[in-house]
Amino acid sequence: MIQSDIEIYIKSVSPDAIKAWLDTVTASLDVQSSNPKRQELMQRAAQLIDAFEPQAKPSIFTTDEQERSSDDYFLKSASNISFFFEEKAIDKDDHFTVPKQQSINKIGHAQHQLDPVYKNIVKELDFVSIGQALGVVKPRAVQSMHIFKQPGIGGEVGLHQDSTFLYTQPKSCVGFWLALEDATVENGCLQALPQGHKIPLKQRFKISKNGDPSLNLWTTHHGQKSR
Ligand SMILES: O=C(O)CCC(=O)C(=O)O
Repeated sequence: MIQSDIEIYIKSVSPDAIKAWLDTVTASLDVQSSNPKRQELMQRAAQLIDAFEPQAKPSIFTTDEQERSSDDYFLKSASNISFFFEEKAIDKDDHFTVPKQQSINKIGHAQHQLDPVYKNIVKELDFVSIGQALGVVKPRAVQSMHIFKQPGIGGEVGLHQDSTFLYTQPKSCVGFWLALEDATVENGCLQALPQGHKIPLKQRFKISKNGDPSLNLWTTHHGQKSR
């Protein structure tokens, strides 16, 4: 079983390539995802955003974990299709600064279970087989995100380990990152530390003990050591 925190940038895939990459750097693989499928996902996202009616107090996705944590909407998004705004898309009076289609930071976190378009494409990409080739005993998709890189206002996603948010013991979280458009350092591609999947987990996101719907970041002893 792998005990890693791996972000996989998908280009194409072969099981041998997977194993080689796991031993060396954060994996970069090729999965055959055709242009029509990428278009289908982008069109579906646009449809979902069109149909979405923002709540009175819109939920923002920010790299400020404390702010993200105190949001009930964020917590409930684990089991539905939720829409998170860019911080700069909403002004201090809760008015939009950009059109709705350009205001979204991400859609998450259960469209792979609830939306037929996402569900079919995730099934066709066969992440279960890729997971098995990676050594995951019982691969299952626990979360999906459609992340936007909005021009001009897109917020930075800070350096993090996905197991901070999707924690199992031992660690088993594998993140697949599929570029729907050409991704570069300029427009917001994924960046990863070589060998980053071998670094022990530094922080955990936990529900507060007092029962209120908030999450807090806890520093593990590995995180403390490095300070
Ligand atoms: O593309 C991004 O914004 C980063 C995705 C990521 O690493 C994450 O959300 O865990």
